[in-house]
Amino acid sequence: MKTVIASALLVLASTLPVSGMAAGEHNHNHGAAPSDTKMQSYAPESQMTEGVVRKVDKAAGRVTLAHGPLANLGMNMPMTMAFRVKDAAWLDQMKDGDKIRFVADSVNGALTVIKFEPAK
Ligand SMILES: [Cu+2]
Repeated sequence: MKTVIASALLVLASTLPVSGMAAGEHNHNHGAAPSDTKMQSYAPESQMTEGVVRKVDKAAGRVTLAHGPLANLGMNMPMTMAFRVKDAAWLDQMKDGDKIRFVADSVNGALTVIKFEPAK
């Protein structure tokens, strides 16, 4: 699956911020792939995506969200899917029908909400 591969690459990039930045400073044009430039320009931490809570499964630590495009995960169309959450306490702040804003990323191969805030 393309999406899974892209997510894995993004995880590698986002979990190695120090080495990634060092490489960027000392290695500007040594054949950097276009995708590298693209990933760095995303700044996914600052891009909140809107979603609507469809189902909260506290036992499984997952929430099903109808969400807009998640460019950093290669999801270019709205869809509904289940995510893990970085902080299980967030599940107590979500209920069916809630509008939220969130950032998702692939953590250890699992799509995970890594940033969350209620939307009004
Ligand atoms: Cu999705």
